[in-house]
Amino acid sequence: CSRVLRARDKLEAYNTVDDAVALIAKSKKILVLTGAGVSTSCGIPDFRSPTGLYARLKEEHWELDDPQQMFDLPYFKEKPNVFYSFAKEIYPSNFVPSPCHRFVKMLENNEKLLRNYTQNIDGLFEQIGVKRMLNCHGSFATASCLRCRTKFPGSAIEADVFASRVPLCPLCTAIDEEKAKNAPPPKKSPEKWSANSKAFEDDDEDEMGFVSEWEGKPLVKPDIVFFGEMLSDEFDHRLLEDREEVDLLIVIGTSLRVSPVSQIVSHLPHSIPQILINRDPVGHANFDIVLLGDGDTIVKHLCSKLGDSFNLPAPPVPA
Ligand code: CNA
Repeated sequence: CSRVLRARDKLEAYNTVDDAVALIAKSKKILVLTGAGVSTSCGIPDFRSPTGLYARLKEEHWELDDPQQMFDLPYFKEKPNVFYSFAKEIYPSNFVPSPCHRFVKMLENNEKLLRNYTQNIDGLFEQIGVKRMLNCHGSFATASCLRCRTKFPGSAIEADVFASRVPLCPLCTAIDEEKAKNAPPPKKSPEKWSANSKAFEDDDEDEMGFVSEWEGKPLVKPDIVFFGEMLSDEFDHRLLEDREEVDLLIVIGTSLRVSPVSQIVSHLPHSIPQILINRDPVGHANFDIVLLGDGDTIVKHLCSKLGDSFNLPAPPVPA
């Protein structure tokens, strides 16, 4: 663990692991901000680590201009098959919550957790039973039709995810089929068919190259927030309330590169002490205490110093 001090704006200066322990012991309204780094030890890769998903997406020739395209809404609408060829890799399955997940549950058990703002979509905080939390980037628990906005339980698309199939909305599909049945047969353009057919085929191909085969189809997308989508209103509402109550911020396992969640840190009153627990430094944000290293090791160390009532709860027994 290393440490960095930011004493300005604070009545007291905190900089050691013992300071972190004392802050956790005395705080009653801890706001925790978590990211993909709390789940890497469960076997779920993060985005930006050297072994993360972005590095893999670059290597594996997914024909993406940029790995972020995998989670980009306009790209999804054009090529949903690309996302669904990959989705099973990040779909919540038989993962067991890590000590970091259990640390947040321990804070809740000790009535110290104001709220856990998680960017994760893997459902592991729910699995360990954390109640006071917000899935800032949504989750796979539900999925919605992008055309009619009907919400389905996540289980409705599970088979498609594992079969790498693009799920279409059954309600819209039924309407489309009904319309197609009643529609008059399409008229052929006399001009088109009187011309040189080969030349027209070529022209058509050029034109069609820009039209996605998925255009107009009622695509169903898991309710995870893609780049280009808004966060739920609940995010703003909760943050407005929580900033009035918070007495300590603990950030765990995130590069703080995705806005607006990354702005939580600067949005809180400057008098609130801030602790970072992360494998890599987060250069663009100032924390009072920076504990660099493996998150699981760090939280276990903090718990051992906090005493018996701060033991991590046992992990759930896998189903
Ligand atoms: P990120 O940008 O990939 O950053 C992860 C951070 O975690 C990095 O700074 C690492 O140094 C750090 N880290 C990795 N492993 C550990 C570890 N064992 N101990 C301590 N620190 C570690 O991911 P962010 O969460 O910052 O980015 C937000 C994105 C990631 C959200 O939109 C998520 O939906 C998305 N995501 C989520 C998951 C998941 O739900 N498990 C997985 C991959 C990506």
